[in-house]
Amino acid sequence: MSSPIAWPEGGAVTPEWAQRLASSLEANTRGGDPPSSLARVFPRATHDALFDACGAILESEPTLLKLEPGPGVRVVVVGDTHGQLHDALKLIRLAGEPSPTNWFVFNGDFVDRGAWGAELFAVAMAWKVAAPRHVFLLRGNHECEFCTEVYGYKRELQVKYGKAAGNALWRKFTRVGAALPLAAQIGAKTLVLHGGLFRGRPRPKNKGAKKKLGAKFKRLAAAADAANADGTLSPGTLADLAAASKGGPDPDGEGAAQIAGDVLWSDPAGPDEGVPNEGMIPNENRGIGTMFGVAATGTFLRENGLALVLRSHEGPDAREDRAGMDPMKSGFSVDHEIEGVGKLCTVFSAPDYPQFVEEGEGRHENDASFVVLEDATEWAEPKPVRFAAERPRPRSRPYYDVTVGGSDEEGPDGELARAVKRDEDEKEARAGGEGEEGEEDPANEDPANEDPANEDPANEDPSSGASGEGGAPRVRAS
Ligand SMILES: [Mn+2]
Repeated sequence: MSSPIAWPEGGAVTPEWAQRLASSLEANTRGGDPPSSLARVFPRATHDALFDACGAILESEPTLLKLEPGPGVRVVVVGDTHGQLHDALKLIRLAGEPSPTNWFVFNGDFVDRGAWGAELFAVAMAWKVAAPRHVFLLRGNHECEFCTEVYGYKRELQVKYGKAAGNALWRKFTRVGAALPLAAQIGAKTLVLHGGLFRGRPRPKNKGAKKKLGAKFKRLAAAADAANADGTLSPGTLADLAAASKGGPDPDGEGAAQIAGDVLWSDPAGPDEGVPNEGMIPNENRGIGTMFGVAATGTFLRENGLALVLRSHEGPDAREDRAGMDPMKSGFSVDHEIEGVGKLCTVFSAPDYPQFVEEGEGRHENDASFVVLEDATEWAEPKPVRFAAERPRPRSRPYYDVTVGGSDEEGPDGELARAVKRDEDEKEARAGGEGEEGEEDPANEDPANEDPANEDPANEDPSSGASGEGGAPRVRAS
């Protein structure tokens, strides 16, 4: 049993401290203790201090990071990791730890779905604080209030720390999430962001018209939601992105959070998906963000002098019903390629994802990848490195209802969001008006808090082999 991890004297977080944190957290998941043992190993005060230190650094960073790695520096780009701690630590072992010549850009979706989002995001924050100029954390669509209430991270904190402390930690998380930059430009030619292209303001056809209309044009343009005459949208520019808000605690894609909503939720379209070739359209699959065709990617690359857009956001579940799109079994795909201009690629870093599948559904058994960008190719030619899931994965239970949404098909304004809100409101009403900072023991209401040792072995899917986790955890309605 290891001793609790203390915040370093004077807040001097070093790479050694980050390494020790990672190995202690990993060891704790393998010790057979219940999830609530995290509060002893990684005390709330240390977790709080890490959120505060990391948040202060992120708040000083702009919406669009401009990274200039020097000669000989390579950049590792990590896609979605979703609480799969053991896989993420394997990735860092394979890629080599962050250093002045081995930079990391984590492209969001650290938490939710997987059982160790608290541990995984803590390790990422520790590396950020230890090496702020060589490690960069970008925002994913899950780093917000809405997703973490639906897909498990909030409940995970409540189970591991108790309800009151868990809620307080979650509040800190939402502030850190809102401070995460939306994108990183690496060198001149590469842009890394979580979801995809974002709409800009409609641009006037000729400069004379703009001069005459002035402020009135700007108002009209805003009211038109950047729609072109044919109803499609036009991609925005790097200048639009640099000037945009990071989106606040819960980017809903409206008003000042429009660009954030698009960056975090958008998807590239395949050639057979009915997206007008030149344009972008609202993303009906997800209810937020855009879908954009290959020609829109070409326009965006040309107008911004880029050769590569590297995004994440889609794993094998999101690609199940996507005509003509790579099924993401390797963790990397080239989605749009424009001869002589450049390409848009997806990197996804959670193997054997999602960790918990609905009863009766098969596992994807996907590999994952991270991407290496090198000085010799101006960081614009992605080298994917493929890896399999770390085995064995400790047994755990999900912290969310795995029957909601096969992939993140819904954003914060959909029917799902309304249902969750209703559910929360009813719970609060039943609790006699007691707010979420209440002290009741979550063990009384939370199936995720059961000691895994008491798990009924009949629930386990023997086909999941050495994972020991059970391929199909029983879903319980609350
Ligand atoms: Mn995502």
